[in-house]
Amino acid sequence: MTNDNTAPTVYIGMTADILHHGLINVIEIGREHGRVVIGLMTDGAGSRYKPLPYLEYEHRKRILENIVGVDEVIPQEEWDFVPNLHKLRPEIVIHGDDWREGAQKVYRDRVVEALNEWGGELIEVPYTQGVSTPRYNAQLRGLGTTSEIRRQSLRRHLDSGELVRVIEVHSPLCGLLAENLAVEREDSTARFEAMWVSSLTDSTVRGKPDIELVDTSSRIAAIDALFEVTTKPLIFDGDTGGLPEHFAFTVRTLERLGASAIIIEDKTGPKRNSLLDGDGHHIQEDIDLFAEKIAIGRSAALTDDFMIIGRIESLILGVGMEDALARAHAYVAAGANGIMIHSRRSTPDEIFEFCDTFRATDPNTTIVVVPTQYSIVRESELIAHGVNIVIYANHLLRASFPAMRAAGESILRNGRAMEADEICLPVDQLLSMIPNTVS
Ligand code: SPV
Ligand code: MG
Repeated sequence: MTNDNTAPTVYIGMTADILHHGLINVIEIGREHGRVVIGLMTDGAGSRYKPLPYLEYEHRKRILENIVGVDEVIPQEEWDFVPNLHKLRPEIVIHGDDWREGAQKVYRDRVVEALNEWGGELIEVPYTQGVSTPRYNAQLRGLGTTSEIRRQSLRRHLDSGELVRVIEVHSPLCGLLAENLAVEREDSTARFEAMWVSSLTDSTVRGKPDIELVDTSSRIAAIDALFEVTTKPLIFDGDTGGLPEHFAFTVRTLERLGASAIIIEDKTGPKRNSLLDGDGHHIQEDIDLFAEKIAIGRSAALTDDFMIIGRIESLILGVGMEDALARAHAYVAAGANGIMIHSRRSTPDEIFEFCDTFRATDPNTTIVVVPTQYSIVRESELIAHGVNIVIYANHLLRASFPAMRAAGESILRNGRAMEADEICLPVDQLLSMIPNTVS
């Protein structure tokens, strides 16, 4: 550490979730050149590229501040270094040389361009042998997570300001898929940030109708197995929440397990799935009674991390936009941390109208949508209308059924299994998907 204010400023950007000797090398080289300022990636900065860091920003900051050679730690709010470089105008930037090729090259080019504005220098350190951050990250995930870290992680994703993508999981195997699936896009890596435990798919896999017949206790019991093999946050479909007294217990149990949120819908009586055709199936709960249920759930929760989200059925029931908005405000006033607005239309127009009107007076409350019927909608449009969470509520189950049926039909048609092999996952791949499989 140097107290010399005339020393050149050396800027080093990092996430520092796993502090390995490669990072210490970079810091050591930095201190030889001047005053080391670390630009520490916030949760939001990396969210388009990497899974959420294991440790929160404040914890990573504290660790770095206690490392010899680090003079200052400031937040880097974007993956792009340039905004911080313009603020600091450092004489030197140090980075590993691994960003000369691949997706990160554009960011390197931008750093070089910025440094040229004031004659700064980029020093690139050869990537440290034996260090692989992706491998460390995989090992870290292999260690699992704690209830507390998992529970908090939905809030952390929301705080990052990016749209949170959620996928339905109806088994631990689906959970593994949700955990590991990633698709490289031109300017980012797309992942599912969280899991949805749906009443529709929980019922359907058991061959039962979605009418709160599969009781909450058995659905919650299944979460334990899901949590054994995953680390991502969970949003639980709590149907109507049941009796307010029961709802309080459900909240406590889910929170203790490490779930991050429950969504309850403002229906009463025998609940039917919202996507079911035909009128007269659904009865909406009285607005005050439902608000009261939310308040009871909120006061049962022990932490602010655990979110209670009120789901509004007014558009499904055709009782109008005004009713939907009045309910949204009443549920928020009762303590809901978020609202889910649902629609059965094939276009997103009424969802957009709701979001725009709601956002005009409430810029902060989390908005959740479930675009099953209006699947035409793009995530970019949802973001533009102020949506925070999008739930793809049943797609893994719906996708699996045609594949299972085709495999069964193929065996029956051919009197053997060879033709079905083509559409089946090879057994070795099936085995290697499971962590800790011994070969
Ligand atoms: C579910 O997935 O069970 C839901 C969403 O509640 S919906 O099926 O659209 O009602
Ligand atoms: Mg449901």
